Amino acid sequence: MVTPLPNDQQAQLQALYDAMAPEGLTPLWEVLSALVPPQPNSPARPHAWSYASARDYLMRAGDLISAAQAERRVLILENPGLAGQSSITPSLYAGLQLILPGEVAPCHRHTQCALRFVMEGEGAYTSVDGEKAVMQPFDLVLTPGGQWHDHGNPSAQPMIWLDGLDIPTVQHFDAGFAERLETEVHPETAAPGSTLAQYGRNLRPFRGSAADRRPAHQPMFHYRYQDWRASLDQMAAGAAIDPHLGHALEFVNPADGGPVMPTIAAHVRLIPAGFATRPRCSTDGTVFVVVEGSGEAVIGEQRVPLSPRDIFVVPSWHMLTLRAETPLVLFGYSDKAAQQKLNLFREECA
Ligand code: GTQ
Repeated sequence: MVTPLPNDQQAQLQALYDAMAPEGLTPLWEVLSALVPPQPNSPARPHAWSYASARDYLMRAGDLISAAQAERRVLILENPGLAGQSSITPSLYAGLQLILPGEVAPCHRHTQCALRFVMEGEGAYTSVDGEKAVMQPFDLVLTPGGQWHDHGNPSAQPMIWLDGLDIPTVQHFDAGFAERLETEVHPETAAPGSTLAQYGRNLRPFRGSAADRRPAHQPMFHYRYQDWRASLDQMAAGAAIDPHLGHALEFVNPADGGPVMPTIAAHVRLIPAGFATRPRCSTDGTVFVVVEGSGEAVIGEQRVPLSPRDIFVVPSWHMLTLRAETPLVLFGYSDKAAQQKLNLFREECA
């Protein structure tokens, strides 16, 4: 409440609150400015995770529990401002998942949308509705809500990727369902790479079984590093740089030209050596992975040194500036897809 009240009035009000509380009634005027803030005031904090350190703990977990036992062997990246909530922003989840050689993470499906961004290893796969996406470092793989997925690692090296999910959003709506397939692994439904070949090049199956196999609204699930990295380089060679973003490209769902999934948008950007972006803030708290290069992120008041594979989070409405010492390539994901549908998204550039 804004205006202080006389003591006797305060005491009488408190007696009123105490009387009504057991009946599930509380006064709005005590909380109005927190409920309807003049601008976002995120409980999430800017934070960075060292990949080397997180990897070390993950490998130790790998010695103690199998992927099959854990169902998913993942260390959650929990925002220090959201302790106990398994969230990196109020709407998003992030985790680092490890699959050791020979392991399988059993097949399941759920309402939540997931993306994987490969941090290390090659040759392991995520199978989506029975089609394997064989993963290379910095590939983006989707498992959209409702699609069966299992992971496996037939390679000789550990495979680690970042999981980005809309778990807190689905939790917020109380709309989560999940089920396990009876078998550990989904039967193969198509050769690896089929969907990429049919939908990933501005094409789609004319008709027939290939067109029916993938959901029409969400067919694509593999966006390869080799493709997006080449596109960024070409863009940097030709296009004028965006002063607030650097050279930035968004991943799209070819079915509708929108963000990759209904709740989550993902993008990559390249900041040339010596360049510093102008400050920008937006309502979509964003999780970033440093793909290559070094430099610094300034998030509000906080300075974060950047080196390859480190992960950092920029909460809603925090000014972000990025400085590149060497060419800096970042991957990012946020809830912008959901916010735009709800007419909530805003950005401000300085
Ligand atoms: O791989 O399906 O990090 O269901 C959290 C929940 C990964 C997965 C996570 C999941 C998964």
